[in-house]
Amino acid sequence: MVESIAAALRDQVRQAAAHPGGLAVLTGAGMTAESGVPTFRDAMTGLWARFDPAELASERGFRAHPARVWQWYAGRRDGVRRAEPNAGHRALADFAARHPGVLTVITQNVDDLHQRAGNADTIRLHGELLRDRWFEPCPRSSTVGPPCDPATARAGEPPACADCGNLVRPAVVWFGESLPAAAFEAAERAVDACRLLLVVGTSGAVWPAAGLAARARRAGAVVAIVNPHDSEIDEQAHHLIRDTAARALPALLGGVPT
Ligand code: BV8
Repeated sequence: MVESIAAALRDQVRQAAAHPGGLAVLTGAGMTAESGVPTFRDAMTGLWARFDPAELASERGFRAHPARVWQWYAGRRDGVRRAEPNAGHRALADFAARHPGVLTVITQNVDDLHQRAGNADTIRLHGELLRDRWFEPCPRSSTVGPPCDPATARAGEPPACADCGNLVRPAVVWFGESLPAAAFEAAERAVDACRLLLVVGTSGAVWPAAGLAARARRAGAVVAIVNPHDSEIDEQAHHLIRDTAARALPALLGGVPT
């Protein structure tokens, strides 16, 4: 990271740290690359290379090939469970502990590495890879009471309800599905309120999450992008940090006086 940019940004971090909600961080799959979890598009390698991620991560794809989609997610779940938070995740958690009420972490990622590092209140825009839900609404919930628990489903790829055959799916937001309204509204409030937005490890290709950088800039925040490569939202950045999450975040967030 160019030292002059780092110094300017560290000063921005120090100023942001003086205000509640002063710092917001939007993360993407690049955040987990140094934990050994392939980025979203890198995940389409090997036997998955011939599939389109937007196809696999969609209701249409699941309806057409439930076993294939379930196996893709099962492999990703195994990878996340084997992974550990990296120095970037830990830098965010350490900052939050040292500066209560200043940092909001907003993630597009569906893993649990921010939470395992210590940012339990991370805003999750695209759901949770490690949690299951029903593919169709449970018919019981509209008649006799609470819905069945997906954990009781009959084993299979995917598991299915022994009573009505409803399939189990991962509790993630698929392409073509709306983001959880409460989560996206919380993310919009966070970027409206922040003094500095760090955008870390995202190609900026997926909407509406990608629009949060422009929203922050319109609201008057300084926007900095941390990514070793170009992204589709680079023009929204005041600063481009061509570095990785696990290197840049400790350098930017460490040692900020409380
Ligand atoms: C919706 C869960 C309303 C599933 C995911 C406006 C314009 C165009 C299209 C649209 C639009 N609005 C809506 C759309 C359609 C669509 C969309 O955005 N399509 C794109 C592909 C064009 N959006 C939606 O469908 C969204 N829903 O808008 O609802 C609606 C309703 C009906 C009909 C229409 C609209 C829902 C989107 C959510 C999809 N679900 N995840 C799953 O994971 O299986 S998104 C998925 O992509 C992941 O969550 C991932 O996080 C996310 C974004 O990708 P990135 O995180 O950026 O990852 P990527 O691999 O692309 O990039 C990694 C980056 O890291 C790279 O830049 C790399 O250089 C960098 N990097 C690598 N190593 C490092 C690093 N950086 C730092 N350090 C490193 N070490």
